[in-house]
Amino acid sequence: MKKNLQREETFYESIIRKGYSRRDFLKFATYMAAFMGLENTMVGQLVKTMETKKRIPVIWEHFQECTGCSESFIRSDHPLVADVILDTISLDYTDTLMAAAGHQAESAKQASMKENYGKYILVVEGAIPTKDDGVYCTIAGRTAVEIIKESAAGAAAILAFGSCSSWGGIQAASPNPTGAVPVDAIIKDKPIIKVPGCPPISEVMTGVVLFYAMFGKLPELDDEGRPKQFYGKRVHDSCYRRPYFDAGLFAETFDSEEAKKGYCLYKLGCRGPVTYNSCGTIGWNGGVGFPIKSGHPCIGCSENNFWDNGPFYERLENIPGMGIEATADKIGKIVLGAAVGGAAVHAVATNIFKKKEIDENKEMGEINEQNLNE
Ligand code: FSX
Ligand code: SF4
Ligand code: F3S
Repeated sequence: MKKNLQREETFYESIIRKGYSRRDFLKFATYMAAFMGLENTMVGQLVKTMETKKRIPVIWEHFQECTGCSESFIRSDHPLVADVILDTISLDYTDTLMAAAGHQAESAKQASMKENYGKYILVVEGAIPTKDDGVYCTIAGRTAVEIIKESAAGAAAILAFGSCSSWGGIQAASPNPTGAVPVDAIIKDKPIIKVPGCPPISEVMTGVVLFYAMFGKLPELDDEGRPKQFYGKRVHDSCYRRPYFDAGLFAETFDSEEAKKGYCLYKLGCRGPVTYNSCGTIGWNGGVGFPIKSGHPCIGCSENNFWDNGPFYERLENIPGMGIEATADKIGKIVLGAAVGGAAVHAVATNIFKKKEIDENKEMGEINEQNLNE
């Protein structure tokens, strides 16, 4: 009963009930608008929608996965991000995070799916094994194939969180012993938004849920079914090491002086040039870092089939798209000229200054250029 009353609340009422101030709410709306790829002029509309729109039920299924997606999600730096999903958006079923377990949890899910038939968002984490009648993933005695078909039937839209539900992930890597497939191999008649990454970035997951909850429609998707506002750019395009790439300065080994200096990781197998994700702009842990910032090359975790796209740690043979955006300066002009989120503009503008500094140092003979084709 209490739960139903809460579901009648608007997003705003729910946020205030949790003890946040209107100022917190407005700050959150501005923060999320930037990440949702909305222009500044849309913040007012987002605020109004959050003040008037009722909560939206979410059923969250877990199949073959490591639960890293949920882990990433609940570790968002912004307290309201977790609250928006865990409370404001009514998370009616997620066997990982809900208090109930066993039959109690399953019957709560059935009740919610019935009550909200045609209206709920279905979030799917993990791949679905199809080999040997799907026996390799069963929950409460039923296979993942049966469960996904049932929960997708009443869903308004499906969000595939993580590379496993988007592409199959590590379970589907060769030789794919369980016949693991992504959600869209099984469900063909529902809108599906892919939010890949192993795991995806918390703010990206929240941004996608909020976009759908607020505007009742899918965000603009790329050819692979990923929201363009978060997957429209290569990691390479906003990587803070990009000026070193452009200057031909590379780390050759992990324990080299060049690696310590933060040179580009391209020769250590970085897949940033062929990987579309928001790591260089939104980043992880409140924007503090991402793999490359920790000294590890990007392994392309948001791309289809990335486990089999290896071997990792070997230099990419060619880089599609190079020549179009050959230098940080050129990208700067493209990005600054377009209406993009502040974080991306900031990353590129910083790179332009850094590139200038590197060029000056090179002129003074303080650093030596290495050839990209060495
Ligand atoms: Fe997959 Fe998510 Fe990688 Fe793990 O649940 S995308 S294995 S981080 O966690 O599905
Ligand atoms: Fe960054 Fe990798 Fe591109 Fe180098 S190759 S600039 S480390 S994304
Ligand atoms: Fe994944 Fe590459 Fe980002 S490995 S987390 S897409 S830097």
